[in-house]
Amino acid sequence: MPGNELLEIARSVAEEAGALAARLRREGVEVAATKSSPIDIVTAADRATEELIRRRLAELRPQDGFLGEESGAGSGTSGLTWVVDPIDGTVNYLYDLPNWSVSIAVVEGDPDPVTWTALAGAVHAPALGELFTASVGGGAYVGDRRLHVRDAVPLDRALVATGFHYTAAIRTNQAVVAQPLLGRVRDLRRAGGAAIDLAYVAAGRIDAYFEQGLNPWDQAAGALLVQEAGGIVQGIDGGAPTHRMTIAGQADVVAALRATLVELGA
Ligand code: 2AM
Ligand code: CA
Repeated sequence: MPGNELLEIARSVAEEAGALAARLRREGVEVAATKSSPIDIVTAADRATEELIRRRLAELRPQDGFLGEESGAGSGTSGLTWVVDPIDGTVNYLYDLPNWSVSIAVVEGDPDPVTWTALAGAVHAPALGELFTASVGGGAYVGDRRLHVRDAVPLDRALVATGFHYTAAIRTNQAVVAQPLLGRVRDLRRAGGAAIDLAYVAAGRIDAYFEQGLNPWDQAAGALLVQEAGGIVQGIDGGAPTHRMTIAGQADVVAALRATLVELGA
């Protein structure tokens, strides 16, 4: 079945890429360059891992397009695009904190979260020893265990994860929203990797997650995990998630969180 073939490719390439990134991590990591700000970093391992993923996908799916954080876009002829973050949570990777992952998804349509349909995805977190997978209509899993988002809770009982932008001025505004939000939720968590935060929503380990400024590769696989675990992923206006805002969780919790974020000016 084509859906399963795509899932198997996402899983096996994420497994191989995660093993490479984990080996490079053990050999030692330095910052290779900075991007949007001095704390937005890339390491040689980000680049080497994306090269491996791009090469494998070109071998296995030569007709498909590619969109990766480090090497950009390449068009295909099949209408499918592989959306890849070789290392999501790069700052954790640099510091040898375990919350980093390889995120690989295949989407149909333009590689834009507003319009695409994600078909399959994998989030591999080697330092956590976990591989999350999902395919459209086929459910979300960690290993062979089926995932479900948590049941609805009032917002003041919800454990909510978020992340902060690499740009100082934007982070300062995020703090202005986080301050009153802390009084309206059970607590906030900030683990430093969007793909794992989304996988944890799918796994029912947190009630909800929101973040501003995500790129397509940060959320492609993770959003499919949430959807296939029975949750929803929205933008600030209740439509599809955009660069401006991504909110994920059980539907009622997302509705309450979204209304609160709007009220607080997020
Ligand atoms: P990265 O590790 O691949 O850079 C941090 O909160 C999470 O958001 C990480 O998953 C990080 O991805 C992602 N992210 C994407 N764009 C970001 C940005 N402009 N600023 C901060 N984090 C960003
Ligand atoms: Ca990355």
